[in-house]
Amino acid sequence: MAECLNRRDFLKSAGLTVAAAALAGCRSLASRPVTNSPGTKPNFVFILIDDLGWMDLGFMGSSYYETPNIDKLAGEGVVFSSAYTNAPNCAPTRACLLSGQYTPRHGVYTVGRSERGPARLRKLIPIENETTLDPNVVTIAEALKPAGYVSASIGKWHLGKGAQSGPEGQGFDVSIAGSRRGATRRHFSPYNLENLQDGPEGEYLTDRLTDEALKFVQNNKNKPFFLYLPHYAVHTPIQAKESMVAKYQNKQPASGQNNPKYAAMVESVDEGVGRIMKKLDQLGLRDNTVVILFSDNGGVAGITSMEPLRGGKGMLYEGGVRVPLVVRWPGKTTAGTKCDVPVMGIDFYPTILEMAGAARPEGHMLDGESIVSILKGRASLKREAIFWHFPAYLQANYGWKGTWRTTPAGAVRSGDWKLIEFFEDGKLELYNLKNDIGERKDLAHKMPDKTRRMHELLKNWRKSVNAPVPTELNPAYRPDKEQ
Ligand SMILES: [Ca+2]
Repeated sequence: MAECLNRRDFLKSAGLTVAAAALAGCRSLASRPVTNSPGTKPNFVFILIDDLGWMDLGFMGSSYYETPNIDKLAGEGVVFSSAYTNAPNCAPTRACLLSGQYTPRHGVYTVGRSERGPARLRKLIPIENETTLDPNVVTIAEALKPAGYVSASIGKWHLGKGAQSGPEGQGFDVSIAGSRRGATRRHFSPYNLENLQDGPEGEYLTDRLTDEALKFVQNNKNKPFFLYLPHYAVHTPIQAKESMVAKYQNKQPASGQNNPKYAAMVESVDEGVGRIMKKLDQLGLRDNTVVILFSDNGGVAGITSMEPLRGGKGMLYEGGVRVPLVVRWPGKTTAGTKCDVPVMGIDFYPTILEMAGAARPEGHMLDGESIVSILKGRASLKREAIFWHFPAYLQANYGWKGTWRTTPAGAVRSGDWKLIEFFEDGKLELYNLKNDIGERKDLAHKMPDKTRRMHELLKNWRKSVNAPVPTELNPAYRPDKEQ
């Protein structure tokens, strides 16, 4: 469907060469297949990092952050350069991951209320938001159960709580540290988080969640498991272990990345990944465990930098939705493969089911497409495009200029092209990501036919999923009035 758009930056610190980068689809850059025990169901470790930006890892091109363990994982697996979250913020991305469905199916469009920011500047009444993933939705954990899997959710949940809509109500046998909360108030114990007993004073949350993950793996080493590990890091508050911060204070900032505490938070996550890989080794599970590392939205502009991408968390520009993705699937993928095919959060559900040899749940619509064929280095995907629907307001934060990170909007990517539609005034923006990954040149007026075709694609998709578009005017809208 598309190619790597920033090959030089993307590949430079992965030890991969520009010349070897594929123009389309996946290309193996090294040959080191790993064997797998035949007939054994694979385990899954799904590491979801909160608010990790596209350029926040060494192998993605950062020379400021240090992530040797994740870089190693990337070198052993498939790296996707065009991996997208389903939304530019936390809860909807998670709802889409766990349900395998686009936002209009479950109504979790944003975090909290869709009416954010100053009412007098909101032209439209946005679509009401669901903050709970309906317990009737068959989650990936529930779908894996009939295939004999034991599942754990260790970390941030953000889609409800308790026996109905917490992890324990959505198919996870083990539920730790998850609730309605979208962030921890403290990354150091006492955390005061539901479903997590505080550790000794000063214990660091990322380390603790890693400890819990290791315990789960140890306890379930003899059966197929699905470990969902959604870290509270690297989301605010920006708090890190002092012992790790000093190194970054003495380091030259690079490409807009200059926050030592944030860098240390990233490094703690990296350390956790290293500990998990070591544990899999010790237990002899490394070759039979699929490890996936993903973020739930773009990094926060003002804390980190997604350059050369435009914007950050909260926007449908690339900086808000394009994130790092590594899939390590021993015996099936070739180490050091790079893939430019656009993939999305909704794809994990059908992908994991196919990897596990598990059936798709009856009567549950899956909007994503299994990426197994491209992981195996074959073919591309069938779909023509991927879509976003975000009918909500998000106010500016962290010194972001202007009032909004986004007003209600939708977007589509098809091939190299991306169209964003802003619902307040119907404005359409068209970008060619191949030549303009930073979305600086809006081609909508220059290319009316292309713009119209992309808009048709987006409108037809909205119709197919019954996506509600806000049209009702906000009676409190007074843009000319001073606060
Ligand atoms: Ca997030």
